[in-house]
Amino acid sequence: MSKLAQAKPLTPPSPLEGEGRGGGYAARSELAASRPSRRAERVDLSLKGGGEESAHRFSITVSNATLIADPCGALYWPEHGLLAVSDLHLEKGSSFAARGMLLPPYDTAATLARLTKLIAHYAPRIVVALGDSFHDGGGPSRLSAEDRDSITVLQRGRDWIWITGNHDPEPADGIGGVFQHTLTIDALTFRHLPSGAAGEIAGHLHPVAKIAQRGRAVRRRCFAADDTRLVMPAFGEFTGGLNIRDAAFADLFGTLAFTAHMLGEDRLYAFAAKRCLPG
Ligand SMILES: [Mn+2]
Repeated sequence: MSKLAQAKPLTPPSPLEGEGRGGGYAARSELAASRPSRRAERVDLSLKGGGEESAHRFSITVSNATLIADPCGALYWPEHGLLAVSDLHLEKGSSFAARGMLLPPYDTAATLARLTKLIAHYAPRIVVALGDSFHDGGGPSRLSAEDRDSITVLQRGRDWIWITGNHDPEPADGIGGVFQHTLTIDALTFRHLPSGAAGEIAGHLHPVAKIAQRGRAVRRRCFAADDTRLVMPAFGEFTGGLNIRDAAFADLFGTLAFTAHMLGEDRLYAFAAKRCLPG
Protein backbone atom coordinates (compact mmCIF):
# COMPACT_ATOMS: atom_id res chain seq x y z
CA MET A 1 0.00 0.00 0.00
CA SER A 2 1.36 3.37 -0.88
CA LYS A 3 1.94 6.03 1.67
CA LEU A 4 -0.59 8.28 0.08
CA ALA A 5 -3.17 5.56 0.16
CA GLN A 6 -2.73 5.41 3.91
CA ALA A 7 -3.04 9.12 4.37
CA LYS A 8 -6.25 10.77 5.28
CA PRO A 9 -8.64 11.68 2.50
CA LEU A 10 -7.73 14.86 0.76
CA THR A 11 -9.91 17.76 1.77
CA PRO A 12 -8.28 20.75 0.14
CA PRO A 13 -9.10 24.21 1.37
CA SER A 14 -10.17 26.82 -1.13
CA PRO A 15 -7.46 27.73 -3.60
CA LEU A 16 -5.51 30.80 -2.70
CA GLU A 17 -5.03 33.59 -5.14
CA GLY A 18 -1.96 35.55 -6.00
CA GLU A 19 1.67 34.72 -5.96
CA GLY A 20 3.51 33.26 -3.06
CA ARG A 21 6.01 35.70 -1.66
CA GLY A 22 8.01 33.78 0.79
CA GLY A 23 10.99 35.20 2.49
CA GLY A 24 13.90 33.66 0.67
CA TYR A 25 17.04 32.83 2.47
CA ALA A 26 20.06 31.07 1.32
CA ALA A 27 21.35 27.83 2.59
CA ARG A 28 24.44 27.58 0.50
CA SER A 29 25.32 23.98 0.19
CA GLU A 30 28.29 22.57 -1.57
CA LEU A 31 26.25 19.44 -1.87
CA ALA A 32 23.39 20.89 -3.76
CA ALA A 33 25.46 21.87 -6.72
CA SER A 34 26.93 18.44 -7.18
CA ARG A 35 24.18 16.12 -6.16
CA PRO A 36 22.53 13.89 -8.73
CA SER A 37 19.41 15.46 -10.10
CA ARG A 38 16.16 14.03 -8.95
CA ARG A 39 13.74 12.73 -11.48
CA ALA A 40 10.84 14.86 -10.44
CA GLU A 41 12.88 17.88 -9.46
CA ARG A 42 15.49 18.13 -12.12
CA VAL A 43 14.61 21.61 -13.26
CA ASP A 44 15.61 24.58 -11.17
CA LEU A 45 12.23 25.89 -10.40
CA SER A 46 13.44 29.45 -10.19
CA LEU A 47 11.74 30.23 -6.95
CA LYS A 48 12.08 33.91 -6.23
CA GLY A 49 11.57 34.52 -2.60
CA GLY A 50 12.31 38.18 -2.54
CA GLY A 51 13.83 38.02 0.89
CA GLU A 52 17.36 38.61 1.97
CA GLU A 53 20.02 35.98 1.99
CA SER A 54 21.08 34.74 5.35
CA ALA A 55 24.43 33.38 6.32
CA HIS A 56 25.87 30.28 4.78
CA ARG A 57 23.45 27.87 6.23
CA PHE A 58 19.80 27.86 7.01
CA SER A 59 18.50 26.89 10.42
CA ILE A 60 15.13 25.94 11.82
CA THR A 61 14.59 26.15 15.57
CA VAL A 62 12.39 23.46 17.11
CA SER A 63 11.77 23.53 20.85
CA ASN A 64 14.81 25.79 21.21
CA ALA A 65 17.09 23.34 19.40
CA THR A 66 18.80 24.89 16.41
CA LEU A 67 18.86 22.55 13.42
CA ILE A 68 20.51 23.14 10.09
CA ALA A 69 18.10 22.32 7.30
CA ASP A 70 20.01 21.21 4.24
CA PRO A 71 18.48 21.81 0.81
CA CYS A 72 19.06 18.13 0.10
CA GLY A 73 16.29 17.42 2.59
CA ALA A 74 18.35 16.49 5.64
CA LEU A 75 18.61 17.97 9.13
CA TYR A 76 21.86 18.46 10.98
CA TRP A 77 21.97 19.18 14.70
CA PRO A 78 25.43 20.64 15.36
CA GLU A 79 25.12 20.46 19.11
CA HIS A 80 25.08 16.68 18.95
CA GLY A 81 26.73 16.05 15.60
CA LEU A 82 23.50 14.39 14.52
CA LEU A 83 22.37 14.04 10.92
CA ALA A 84 18.77 12.96 10.24
CA VAL A 85 17.22 11.82 6.99
CA SER A 86 13.75 10.40 6.57
CA ASP A 87 11.87 8.05 4.29
CA LEU A 88 14.73 6.72 2.22
CA HIS A 89 12.44 3.95 0.91
CA LEU A 90 15.48 1.99 -0.23
CA GLU A 91 14.72 -0.89 -2.60
CA LYS A 92 11.44 0.63 -3.68
CA GLY A 93 12.39 -0.17 -7.26
CA SER A 94 12.97 -3.83 -6.54
CA SER A 95 9.83 -3.96 -4.44
CA PHE A 96 7.74 -2.81 -7.36
CA ALA A 97 9.63 -5.02 -9.80
CA ALA A 98 8.75 -8.06 -7.71
CA ARG A 99 5.13 -7.19 -8.30
CA GLY A 100 5.58 -6.70 -12.01
CA MET A 101 5.71 -2.91 -11.95
CA LEU A 102 8.94 -1.58 -13.31
CA LEU A 103 10.61 1.46 -11.86
CA PRO A 104 14.15 2.51 -12.65
CA PRO A 105 16.21 -0.02 -10.69
CA TYR A 106 18.89 2.26 -9.33
CA ASP A 107 16.92 4.11 -6.71
CA THR A 108 18.90 2.67 -3.82
CA ALA A 109 22.27 3.58 -5.33
CA ALA A 110 21.07 7.07 -6.18
CA THR A 111 19.70 7.69 -2.69
CA LEU A 112 22.85 6.33 -1.06
CA ALA A 113 25.02 8.50 -3.29
CA ARG A 114 23.22 11.60 -2.07
CA LEU A 115 23.46 10.38 1.50
CA THR A 116 27.17 9.75 1.06
CA LYS A 117 27.75 13.35 0.03
CA LEU A 118 25.78 14.61 3.00
CA ILE A 119 27.76 12.48 5.42
CA ALA A 120 31.04 13.56 3.86
CA HIS A 121 29.97 17.16 4.27
CA TYR A 122 28.74 17.10 7.87
CA ALA A 123 30.85 14.21 9.21
CA PRO A 124 28.13 13.41 11.76
CA ARG A 125 28.75 11.43 14.92
CA ILE A 126 25.20 10.09 14.80
CA VAL A 127 23.03 9.32 11.78
CA VAL A 128 19.32 8.87 12.31
CA ALA A 129 17.29 7.30 9.51
CA LEU A 130 13.82 8.37 10.51
CA GLY A 131 11.86 5.34 9.37
CA ASP A 132 10.66 3.84 6.10
CA SER A 133 14.34 3.48 5.37
CA PHE A 134 13.40 0.40 3.37
CA HIS A 135 10.31 0.23 1.23
CA ASP A 136 9.38 -3.18 2.62
CA GLY A 137 10.58 -5.78 5.07
CA GLY A 138 12.48 -7.66 2.38
CA GLY A 139 14.39 -4.58 1.33
CA PRO A 140 17.55 -5.22 3.36
CA SER A 141 17.93 -8.71 1.89
CA ARG A 142 17.53 -7.43 -1.66
CA LEU A 143 20.32 -4.88 -1.36
CA SER A 144 23.05 -5.33 -3.94
CA ALA A 145 26.49 -6.13 -2.57
CA GLU A 146 27.64 -2.68 -3.62
CA ASP A 147 24.81 -0.89 -1.87
CA ARG A 148 25.27 -3.00 1.24
CA ASP A 149 28.95 -2.09 1.25
CA SER A 150 28.08 1.57 0.82
CA ILE A 151 25.94 1.46 3.94
CA THR A 152 28.69 -0.30 5.87
CA VAL A 153 31.18 2.38 4.90
CA LEU A 154 28.78 5.16 5.86
CA GLN A 155 28.24 3.59 9.28
CA ARG A 156 31.92 3.28 10.05
CA GLY A 157 33.04 5.35 13.01
CA ARG A 158 29.63 6.67 13.97
CA ASP A 159 26.40 5.65 15.61
CA TRP A 160 23.68 4.71 13.16
CA ILE A 161 20.09 4.50 14.29
CA TRP A 162 17.35 3.02 12.16
CA ILE A 163 14.06 4.37 13.49
CA THR A 164 11.35 1.89 12.62
CA GLY A 165 8.62 2.97 10.22
CA ASN A 166 5.37 1.56 8.96
CA HIS A 167 7.12 0.15 5.88
CA ASP A 168 9.95 -1.35 7.92
CA PRO A 169 8.59 -2.06 11.40
CA GLU A 170 10.95 -4.95 12.16
CA PRO A 171 14.70 -4.85 12.76
CA ALA A 172 16.68 -6.32 9.88
CA ASP A 173 19.81 -8.44 9.87
CA GLY A 174 23.00 -7.63 8.07
CA ILE A 175 22.69 -3.89 7.68
CA GLY A 176 24.43 -2.69 10.83
CA GLY A 177 23.21 0.04 13.11
CA VAL A 178 20.67 -0.22 15.87
CA PHE A 179 16.89 -0.24 15.61
CA GLN A 180 14.67 1.91 17.77
CA HIS A 181 11.09 3.10 17.68
CA THR A 182 12.07 6.54 18.89
CA LEU A 183 15.15 8.48 19.87
CA THR A 184 15.00 11.26 22.43
CA ILE A 185 17.89 13.66 22.92
CA ASP A 186 17.39 16.73 25.07
CA ALA A 187 14.13 18.37 24.05
CA LEU A 188 13.77 16.53 20.74
CA THR A 189 12.20 13.17 19.96
CA PHE A 190 12.80 11.53 16.61
CA ARG A 191 9.91 9.33 15.54
CA HIS A 192 8.59 8.12 12.21
CA LEU A 193 4.88 8.75 12.59
CA PRO A 194 4.10 12.30 13.61
CA SER A 195 1.97 12.60 16.73
CA GLY A 196 2.08 16.36 17.10
CA ALA A 197 3.91 16.22 20.41
CA ALA A 198 6.17 19.13 21.27
CA GLY A 199 9.78 18.63 20.30
CA GLU A 200 8.95 16.02 17.70
CA ILE A 201 10.98 15.44 14.54
CA ALA A 202 8.97 13.10 12.34
CA GLY A 203 8.69 11.85 8.80
CA HIS A 204 6.15 9.63 7.09
CA LEU A 205 4.04 12.33 5.43
CA HIS A 206 6.51 13.28 2.67
CA PRO A 207 5.51 16.94 2.72
CA VAL A 208 5.50 18.93 -0.49
CA ALA A 209 4.40 22.51 -0.99
CA LYS A 210 3.04 24.20 -4.07
CA ILE A 211 3.10 27.87 -4.83
CA ALA A 212 2.17 29.99 -7.82
CA GLN A 213 5.03 31.92 -9.31
CA ARG A 214 4.26 34.26 -12.18
CA GLY A 215 1.35 32.14 -13.21
CA ARG A 216 3.30 28.93 -12.96
CA ALA A 217 2.84 26.28 -10.31
CA VAL A 218 6.00 25.30 -8.47
CA ARG A 219 5.91 22.16 -6.37
CA ARG A 220 8.80 21.06 -4.18
CA ARG A 221 9.52 18.84 -1.27
CA CYS A 222 9.67 20.77 1.98
CA PHE A 223 10.19 20.72 5.71
CA ALA A 224 6.93 21.51 7.49
CA ALA A 225 7.58 23.12 10.85
CA ASP A 226 6.39 25.40 13.57
CA ASP A 227 8.24 26.37 16.74
CA THR A 228 7.83 23.02 18.44
CA ARG A 229 7.55 20.29 15.80
CA LEU A 230 8.84 19.45 12.37
CA VAL A 231 8.06 16.99 9.60
CA MET A 232 10.94 16.12 7.32
CA PRO A 233 10.73 15.72 3.57
CA ALA A 234 11.27 12.28 2.08
CA PHE A 235 14.89 11.76 1.09
CA GLY A 236 14.36 8.73 -1.18
CA GLU A 237 14.59 9.02 -4.93
CA PHE A 238 11.19 7.83 -6.09
CA THR A 239 9.04 8.77 -3.18
CA GLY A 240 5.80 10.61 -3.72
CA GLY A 241 4.61 13.53 -1.67
CA LEU A 242 1.63 14.84 0.22
CA ASN A 243 0.65 18.48 -0.17
CA ILE A 244 0.98 20.40 3.07
CA ARG A 245 -2.57 21.71 2.56
CA ASP A 246 -3.81 18.19 3.12
CA ALA A 247 -5.85 17.89 6.28
CA ALA A 248 -3.19 15.62 7.77
CA PHE A 249 -0.94 18.66 8.29
CA ALA A 250 -3.63 20.95 9.68
CA ASP A 251 -4.52 18.18 12.11
CA LEU A 252 -0.91 17.79 13.14
CA PHE A 253 -0.08 21.46 13.61
CA GLY A 254 -3.53 22.36 14.88
CA THR A 255 -3.85 25.22 12.42
CA LEU A 256 -2.29 26.45 9.21
CA ALA A 257 0.12 28.52 11.30
CA PHE A 258 3.16 26.56 10.22
CA THR A 259 5.82 27.10 7.62
CA ALA A 260 6.79 25.19 4.50
CA HIS A 261 10.54 25.38 3.97
CA MET A 262 10.71 24.41 0.31
CA LEU A 263 13.81 22.74 -1.06
CA GLY A 264 15.47 24.73 -3.81
CA GLU A 265 18.53 23.76 -5.75
CA ASP A 266 20.90 25.31 -3.24
CA ARG A 267 18.73 27.06 -0.71
CA LEU A 268 15.45 26.83 1.14
CA TYR A 269 12.45 29.06 0.68
CA ALA A 270 9.97 29.62 3.48
CA PHE A 271 6.30 30.12 2.78
CA ALA A 272 3.50 30.34 5.29
CA ALA A 273 1.37 27.24 4.84
CA LYS A 274 -1.68 29.36 4.28
CA ARG A 275 0.02 30.99 1.30
CA CYS A 276 0.66 27.64 -0.34
CA LEU A 277 -1.67 26.07 -2.86
CA PRO A 278 -3.63 22.90 -2.30
CA GLY A 279 -3.47 19.97 -4.66
MN1 LIG B 1 5.84 5.95 6.67
